[in-house]
Amino acid sequence: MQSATTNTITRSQELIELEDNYGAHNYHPLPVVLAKGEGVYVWDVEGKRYYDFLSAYSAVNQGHCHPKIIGALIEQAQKLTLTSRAFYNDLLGEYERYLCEYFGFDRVLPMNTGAEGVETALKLCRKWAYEVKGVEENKAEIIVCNENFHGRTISIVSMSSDHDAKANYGPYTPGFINIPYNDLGALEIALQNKNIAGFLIEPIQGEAGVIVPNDGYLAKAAELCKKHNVLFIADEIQTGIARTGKLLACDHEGVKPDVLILGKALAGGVYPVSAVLASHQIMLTIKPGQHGSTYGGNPLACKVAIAALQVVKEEYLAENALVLGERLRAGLRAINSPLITAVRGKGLLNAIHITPHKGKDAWDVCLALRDNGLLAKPTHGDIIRFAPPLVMTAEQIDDCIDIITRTVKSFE
Ligand code: IF1
Repeated sequence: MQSATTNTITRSQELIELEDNYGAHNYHPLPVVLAKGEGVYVWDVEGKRYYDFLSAYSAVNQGHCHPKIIGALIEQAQKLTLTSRAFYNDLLGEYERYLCEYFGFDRVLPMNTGAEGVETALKLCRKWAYEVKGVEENKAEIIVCNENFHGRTISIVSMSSDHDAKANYGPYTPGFINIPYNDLGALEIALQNKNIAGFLIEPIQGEAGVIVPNDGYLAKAAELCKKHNVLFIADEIQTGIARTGKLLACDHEGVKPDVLILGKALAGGVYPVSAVLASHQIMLTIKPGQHGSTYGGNPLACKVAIAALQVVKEEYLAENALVLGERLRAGLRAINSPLITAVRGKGLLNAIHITPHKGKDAWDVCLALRDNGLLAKPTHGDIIRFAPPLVMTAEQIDDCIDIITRTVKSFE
């Protein structure tokens, strides 16, 4: 971006060029360079303020730099940050009990990134299949859905149906069966296979474009898994922690997964923390030395995650997301523009489908939204995800609806 007067490049441009010259090109970010975050707002290096309508892909549900979470980080960072699991520490046991009581599970295995949480769940599922269900060794299969997104490791992209996520990363990990999402018939057929160990699912498919399954799909799928002695594994890394208007997206249908995977907002965007929760029987199939992580369960992560979860309850973030999500979708539907061909979501996990108009597409709309003070990014080319922090107020939602309306109308 050239500054009009001096014709020198802006600080933003300098920083974009630095990344371009020294970094891997594994992303194509929207051209905006952020330097500050507070609550629902972020500021770029030139000091311009934006609404953050992505929340770092639902990792900043509690709002940027939430004072309670930052306070916990600072306090613990000055005491003890990492011991490794070679020794005990004074926070892990408290955190494990807090997390198990918070979500209603017997046990938790602490990890760091979402992908590590998913990999941990896959290992648990296979181990349970061989040592409890009695599946023949090396024959376990896990059912996954087309258009899934569970992370970027080689085993996880082996499950993917997305060419960009998967191409030229072979040879792929075997043991996965892909079925269509939101299709109970396909699931029932796949479950006839005696080697099925688990069914891994996103309660709402985020990356695929906020695909919300039919009412009752999750409950019926969980019932079918139970009937066939197959683990129902919920990846709530993006949909969990109040994002969809309930603590977990599974809660909308009263489904209790056999294995629950959490990440992202588990630590409020302050620190990488993920977790896998399960019953005694499932979790204790992993014995000492059979799984682990240098940073998994570190004291700093425990302290930050407890604070992040306390904020969710103290500030009624799920209830807020439920009410404001309805308000947002109503406002998006009222735009009534030829560019917007779908509005969908649950709580504050939403998306609009943009049909290209006069040569302009979702990317152009996101650039214009940026110019009008709201940050969002397209997924799969034509879908714009709208997922603001859950600390939004009704007035701020109305302000954002106004920004989105004016911006979309400017393309008509
Ligand atoms: C990227 C997507 C979202 C996730 C679910 C596991 C993970 C993710 C349901 C892995 C991570 C992130 C990863 C980031 C962009 C973002 C994303 F576009 F990639 F797919 F949100 F939709 N399960 N999603 O959404 O967690 O290892 O990243 O901590 O890789 O581009 P992670």
